[in-house]
Amino acid sequence: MKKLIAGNWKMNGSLVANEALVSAMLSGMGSEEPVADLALCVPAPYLAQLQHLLKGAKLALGAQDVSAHEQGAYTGEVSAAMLQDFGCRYAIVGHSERRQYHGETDALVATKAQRALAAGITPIVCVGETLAEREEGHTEEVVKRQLAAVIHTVAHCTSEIVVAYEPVWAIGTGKTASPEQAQHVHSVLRTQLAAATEHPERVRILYGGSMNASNAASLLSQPDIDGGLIGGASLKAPDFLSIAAAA
Ligand code: 3PY
Repeated sequence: MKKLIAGNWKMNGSLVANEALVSAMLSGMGSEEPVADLALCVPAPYLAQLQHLLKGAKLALGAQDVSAHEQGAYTGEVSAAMLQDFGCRYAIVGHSERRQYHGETDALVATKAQRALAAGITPIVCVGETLAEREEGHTEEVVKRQLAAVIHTVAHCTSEIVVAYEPVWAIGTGKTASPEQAQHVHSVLRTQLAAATEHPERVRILYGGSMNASNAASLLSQPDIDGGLIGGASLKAPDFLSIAAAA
């Protein structure tokens, strides 16, 4: 299975900046087949622009969230069908910034994953512990609970999901889990997936949380790290491409 390197632009970008960034990425990629699957998860208002810029490119489009509702009176929400209209292949669900600042629960994240799957979009389900939870020795229990909620809801099609382990203490802090710390949690998640699905080998488990051009190779060489969800480094073409090349 190819590794997946997915950029998470978060709330960054502008029409002008996006065009420059994507064109630098595409020219840096050249015409060779990338060693990894690549994707960019961009803010919703830029999906149309990115759909146009990425036409024919070996760089898939993704969203950073999806509504748990199908359609209707949900002001400000973006449905899975809308993401599908713009050619989204992936949607991040349950990023810790959404759990933290928007009160998203495990159950809500699971419903979002289900909505994405129903529209043919692969959810990138984020799990991860806070610093306090790690220090209290609760890391495994927390990530297993977060993943269990999603597996429970999408049991019959677990093979279509991507999981991203993002320790909250490593997000936007410049701190990264060591390759050994990350590998340990990935192997716990892999074991959990193996017990709950027929094809656990088809579920990619990405590491996220300050992955950058200098630490990517050592993280990506771990046996259970199948790619990365890249924050800040996905806003710089050379950094994103060097992570992709390390995959
Ligand atoms: C980070 O790298 O900080 C992320 O949150 C990626 O999603």
